[in-house]
Amino acid sequence: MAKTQYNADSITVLEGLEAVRKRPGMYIGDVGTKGLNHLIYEIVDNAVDEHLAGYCNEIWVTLEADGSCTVKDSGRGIPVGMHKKGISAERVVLATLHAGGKFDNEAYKTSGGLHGVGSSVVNALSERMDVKIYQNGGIHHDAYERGIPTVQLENGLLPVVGKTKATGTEINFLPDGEIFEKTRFKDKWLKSRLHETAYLNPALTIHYENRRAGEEEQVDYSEPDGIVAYVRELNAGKETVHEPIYYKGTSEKIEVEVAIQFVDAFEENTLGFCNNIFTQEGGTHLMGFKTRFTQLINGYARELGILKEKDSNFTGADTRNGMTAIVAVKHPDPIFEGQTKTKLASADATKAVFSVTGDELTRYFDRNLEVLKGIIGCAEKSAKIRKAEEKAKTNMLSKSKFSFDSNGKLANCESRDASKCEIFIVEGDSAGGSAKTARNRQYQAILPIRGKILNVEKASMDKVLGNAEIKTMINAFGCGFSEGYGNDFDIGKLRYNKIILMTDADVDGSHIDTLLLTFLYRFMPELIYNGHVYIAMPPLYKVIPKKGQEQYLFDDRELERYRKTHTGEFTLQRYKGLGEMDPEQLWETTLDPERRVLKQVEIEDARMASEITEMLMGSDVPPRRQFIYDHADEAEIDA
Ligand code: TSJ
Repeated sequence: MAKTQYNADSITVLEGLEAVRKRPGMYIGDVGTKGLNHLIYEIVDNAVDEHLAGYCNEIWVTLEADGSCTVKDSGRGIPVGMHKKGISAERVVLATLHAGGKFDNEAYKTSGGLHGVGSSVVNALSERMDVKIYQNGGIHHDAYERGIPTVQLENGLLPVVGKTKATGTEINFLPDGEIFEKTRFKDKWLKSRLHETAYLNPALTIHYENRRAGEEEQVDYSEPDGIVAYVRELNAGKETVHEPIYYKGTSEKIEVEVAIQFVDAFEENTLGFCNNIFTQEGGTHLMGFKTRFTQLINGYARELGILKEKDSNFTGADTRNGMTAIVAVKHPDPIFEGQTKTKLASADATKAVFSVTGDELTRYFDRNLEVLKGIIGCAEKSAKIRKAEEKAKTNMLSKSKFSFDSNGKLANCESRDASKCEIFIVEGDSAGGSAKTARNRQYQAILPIRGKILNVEKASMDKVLGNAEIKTMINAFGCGFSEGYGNDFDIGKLRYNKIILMTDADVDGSHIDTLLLTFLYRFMPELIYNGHVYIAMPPLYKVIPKKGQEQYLFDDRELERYRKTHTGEFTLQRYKGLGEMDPEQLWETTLDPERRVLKQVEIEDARMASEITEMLMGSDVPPRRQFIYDHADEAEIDA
């Protein structure tokens, strides 16, 4: 490593980097695959900011064969000139923790919560980072190891290592294996994110390339039709009611852009964005949009005589029955809140979207009466079904209060302290029986389920609510459920902090997991978003060495590791199913919080949801396994 001169400034720099390396989670969320991918998004966002500033129309993102990532843009290049006290400006950008300021884009800050933490954070968490800036005819070079510069400045400036006519910035970085649990970027998430960025920035082309051995591929993301094309993609293969509606406008210094297209289905898919950030938890922009949209549809429906005087208004959900919409705002200084800081909280966004939607949609509907009638038709259908479902639901709930677990299957726990209670949904009566014996009855409840529960995606609401297993689950969880036509869900009433699916690692078990997850996803998604749903990972093997400790092994990788690290003879026992374990073994391996392994089910993004649900419903088992794998965070010992 080259010697660096340390002065007062560089010591502050080092302290900043230390803070990042000590508490990486505070800066990038987590040190798993999610946080790892976040590093790329962070760097790409800088290039997108340059695009938003009007200087760059192309970005290249490459997953290199050596595990590093390269991001390059065709912008002006990070300023390389002299900053204060003889440091190149590039060093200020990449090696100092900065909470916004001179080098952030003036127009729109992507900062808020975990977003826009800064390129210096990526630098601090990278084993190495290499920087090339194409500017003023020269290639200016810099390099770092774990955030510390390794290139000697020449009179305070970066060395020029070549000539060029181009301008732009090129960053190559390798995440630090000392920080991250996993250092393999998830290409699937990256591609999805880059595609989304292309939809949100219609004049931008993103060139993606994967050079990793065996995965080589190249994709260009360019979406000149922007969010209209995004809506079309979300609705691909569905029966649409009309061509997409598009409008934009500015109010309260906030730019508002909306695309809407209804499909002939009972679902709503409204995605919000603020400054290119997907607002998973929604927020004020969606509030303004929904409120105004409902008002407009009710107003028009009365004007057209579709709603008579005696009729009640459509509910908000009615007016969005079949809606696919994207609401994208650009806010000069957004505030984000919520568990994952993905809920837009700025009050002025409600006003802005409300006002632009009122003006622009009125103009549009006045000129496109047929589209308007089609949309009101969707609301009428919804209202009709809603009323029928409300009846069915009232009947179901009043009956089920009597029949609460009438077949006596739920073995409840004694504690009523929800924060400590767990419920295991166990496949099969025999495993269920063992689990009832094995559990700690103080705080562990067991609900055995038999056979395959109903496929909730395909079944109608009546049938779903009539299904015995589903009724028992809804009653046991205690928090109600939400569905397109009403919302009785109240997470505050949830009786168990952990809902643990416990099925065999075979095809039938997979299928049951699928159906259970679909059920939860559709009727109680908050349980997944809030991290209450887990999948038990019973061990696959038990090794019994001649000398030494018996040990459970959870997968083939662990077995391989065991073989490598242990000498001497051992007996290997393979478990085919939960039913093969006696209560004691079941406790040791799958129930005991000190020893078991759980995977937390986590929906990476709502935007992938429809894709997942569709895929889940396919009869193939392999992609479903992949789903669980992709959406369950790394297995962790849940102690
Ligand atoms: F910071 C970084 F390393 F993450 C990074 C920054 C990574 C990549 C791929 C690109 C960039 C970047 C930064 N591209 N373009 C810029 N632009 C500026 O930093 C810049 C250039 C000129 C001026 C100016 O006022 O003249 C201002 C800025 C912010």
